[in-house]
Amino acid sequence: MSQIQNSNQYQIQWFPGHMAKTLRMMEEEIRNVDACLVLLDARIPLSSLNPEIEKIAAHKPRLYILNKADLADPAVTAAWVRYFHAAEAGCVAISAKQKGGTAAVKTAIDAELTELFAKRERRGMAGAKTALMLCGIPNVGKSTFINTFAGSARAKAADRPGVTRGKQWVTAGKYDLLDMPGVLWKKFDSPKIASNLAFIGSIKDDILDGEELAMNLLDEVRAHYPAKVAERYALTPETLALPPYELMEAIAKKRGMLIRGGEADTARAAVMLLDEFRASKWGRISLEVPPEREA
Ligand SMILES: Nc1nc2c(ncn2[C@@H]2O[C@H](COP(=O)(O)OP(=O)(O)OP(=O)(O)O)[C@@H](O)[C@H]2O)c(=O)[nH]1
Ligand SMILES: [Mg+2]
Repeated sequence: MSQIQNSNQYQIQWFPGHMAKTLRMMEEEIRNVDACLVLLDARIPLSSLNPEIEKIAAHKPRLYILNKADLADPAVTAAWVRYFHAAEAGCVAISAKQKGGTAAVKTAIDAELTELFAKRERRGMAGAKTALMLCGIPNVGKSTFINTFAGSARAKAADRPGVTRGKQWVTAGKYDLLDMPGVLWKKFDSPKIASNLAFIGSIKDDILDGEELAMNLLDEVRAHYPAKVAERYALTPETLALPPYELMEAIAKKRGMLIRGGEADTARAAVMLLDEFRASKWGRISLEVPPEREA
């Protein structure tokens, strides 16, 4: 047998070539904007914080937007906002699909840019437009945010990662918004970050093992929100306590998802579980809580 092996053959390719291109494009465009709106997923604020974006935006004012707050546990989201504020970072939690968040974001952006506005005032350029770059991982809601902010569907948005393929400027009142494709980074610090990103749908599902993903998601969520999982799938305490794969089999059977011979169709159940979690059918769930601050 050959000793030669391609060490990369089992590595998940979540960093395709177009993402490297996006990072280069962001490095170019950062010079043309006044600030960055860094969109994070409210269910996993730290796992969705891209260190490459942090590097590129390091010298710009930026506002962290915890998006999809409607899907996250409200108490945990409030704790995250406090966490960012304690680090003196501008942060608001919103749902980009709803109009209500726009005003909060405008106020917070203007707070980040008071220096710039004062400078413009002194130079008699108070009417100049403010250019903002939308940054974030795939599927976090950048294009949706722009559409709500602008009040009309200007940027293409859809329920899968990798929808936006190139940059796009959208004008909304005194703001110019730059939509960007979503981008991940090459090497995650922990497998936890990778699975969190996969759970929420920021890594393309077709490169992942759906059954393993759904099983791990079930295991993770039942540890923190057992009642929500039990309620959604009408599980007894005994069933809820089964090992993860058996739990998935039990749920498949309950839903009548069977293959020939009466066995559980776990492949179908996995798709259903991920879909239902992502559509918040399990309820409002956060997958990450703020780290303890050092005393
Ligand atoms: N529940 C909920 N769904 C949202 C929210 N914001 C966006 N979405 C949904 O998330 C999906 C992705 O939204 P997009 O705006 O396309 O995300 P994007 O960041 O532009 O994605 P890429 O262009 O692929 O990087 C869509 O199905 C949106 O409807 C939100 O605040 N709450
Ligand atoms: Mg987009």
